[in-house]
Amino acid sequence: MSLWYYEIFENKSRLGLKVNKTVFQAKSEFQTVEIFETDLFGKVLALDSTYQTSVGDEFYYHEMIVHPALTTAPQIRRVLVIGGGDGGSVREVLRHQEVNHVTMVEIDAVVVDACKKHLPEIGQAWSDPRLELLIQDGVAFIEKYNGGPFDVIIIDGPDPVGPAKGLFKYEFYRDCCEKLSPQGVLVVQSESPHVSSESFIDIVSELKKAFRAVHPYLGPVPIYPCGGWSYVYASNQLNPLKIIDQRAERIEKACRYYNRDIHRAAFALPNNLKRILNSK
Ligand code: SPD
Repeated sequence: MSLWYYEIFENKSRLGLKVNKTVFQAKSEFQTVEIFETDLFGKVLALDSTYQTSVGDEFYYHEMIVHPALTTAPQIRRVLVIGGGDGGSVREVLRHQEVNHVTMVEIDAVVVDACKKHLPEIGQAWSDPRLELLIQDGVAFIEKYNGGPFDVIIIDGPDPVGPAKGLFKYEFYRDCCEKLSPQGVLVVQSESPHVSSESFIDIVSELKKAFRAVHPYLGPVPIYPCGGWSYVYASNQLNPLKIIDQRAERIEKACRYYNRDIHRAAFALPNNLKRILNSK
């Protein structure tokens, strides 16, 4: 008999995956952490029964949460990643040779340890000397941070439920904005605009209170509810379509999804999303 794993999303949709075996299961201080092997996507990481990433489709998400910011910000020497315990986002950041230092702040050591051990295909950059990994709460980190400004901040968090809610609030975005260089950029994953449009709209409007220019963009993530996902590019000065060609050309050679055509297309919003954003 086959074993099936289901993510039920906001009690509105259900995505089932046939599971071949459980690779890891633990209850941390913060959440239930599971890694299992599936036919469709290979190994899958789930937190509190919510799919986070998989070996088979992670490149869609990690390339799109990272490269639009890193191919447009004038300086990318100092990068902060909040969340992203599987290591996929820092792997993509560290592909850029101009990056000198990445601070990654993840709340749950159990996630990091499990991913280091069981998902090495995703976290290929753990031993990069430019990476500083801190196990602590991202909201508290940014509130207290008094070091040099970051050029790019990537918020690779889970869904806005429970303790993660703070990662989607104006106060957090304001603190991030204060810790960015004037030509810096923040990118946040902003949920499914199709299944979860309320969350998407809320995230965009919280960001608008903190940043002068807020640009949502879209990309596929097959393992997430209904497969369509969104991100927001927020800055005070930058145009997300002003791609630094030399940098992007170098980086897209190593990518499976991201390239400059995809970059430009991702910022084109369909009318239904433009309308719901404009009506708020
Ligand atoms: N619905 C799940 C959204 C999770 C977004 N973050 C995933 C982390 C992958 N590095």
